[in-house]
Amino acid sequence: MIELLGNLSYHLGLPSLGSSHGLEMDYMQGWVHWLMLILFIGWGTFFIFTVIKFRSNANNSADYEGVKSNFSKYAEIAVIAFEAFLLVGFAYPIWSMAKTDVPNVDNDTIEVRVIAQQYAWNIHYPGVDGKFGITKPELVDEETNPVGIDRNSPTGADDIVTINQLHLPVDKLAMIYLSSKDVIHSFFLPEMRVKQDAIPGMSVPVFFTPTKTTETFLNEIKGTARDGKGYEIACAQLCGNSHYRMRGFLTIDSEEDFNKFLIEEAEYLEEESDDDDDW
Ligand SMILES: [Cu+2]
Repeated sequence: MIELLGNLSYHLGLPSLGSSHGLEMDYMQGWVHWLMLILFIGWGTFFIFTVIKFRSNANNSADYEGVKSNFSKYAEIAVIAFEAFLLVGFAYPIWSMAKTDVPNVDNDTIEVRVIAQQYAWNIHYPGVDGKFGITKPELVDEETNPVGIDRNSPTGADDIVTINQLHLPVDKLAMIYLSSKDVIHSFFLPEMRVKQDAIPGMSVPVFFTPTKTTETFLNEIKGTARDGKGYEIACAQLCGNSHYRMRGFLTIDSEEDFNKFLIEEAEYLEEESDDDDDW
């Protein structure tokens, strides 16, 4: 039943689902839309009925005694009961699952920092040691060190930074610490059913488990308007005059490809530091 009615979501143009927690959200949207549909039909019918019944030449002026039947009362109670069910049955549990029950991080969790700025997404991986290096605002250099990592700190030398390219492995919990360098942005991954404001001065945990690789996703959307375009990171908060181009790319890799990505990025890092030595 929950599934049957919830499936309405997928007829309303919702993007393909790519995370484990998203199904309940989609079902809730389906249920909310059923309620809205019923209310729309109910109120629409009532409106048309009154327009016809009380039209000026109907000789049928308003009845000052009002309605005697209890129908409207019961209808209102039913609507309230349904709304309460949506809140208690869906909204509260989903909210705590997706936002407030922050899972414990273990060795299998992928931890990433995402630092938003006008107008890009800086992605900071902890590197092979699994620990984020120290970052300092005074070390920020937009060209060479956008998140201000102290490369001389013991945990900072191996850290990987990419711009607008977030890679995550499939079927593993991703724990993202979201922050912002300047104004409020919003980190939006439509297929992952993830949306969270990035707030300067705060590190907000955002967590989800991707269930569909980019490869599978691209196969799925073949022939649709979205053909050839993988997962994207959108900024969902008007953050300045170039907000529209604050677009990042999310790639959900197989575990093997993800490790390859990390190795490749680590190699770039080595090349860069070799270049430094030449100087
Ligand atoms: Cu933005």
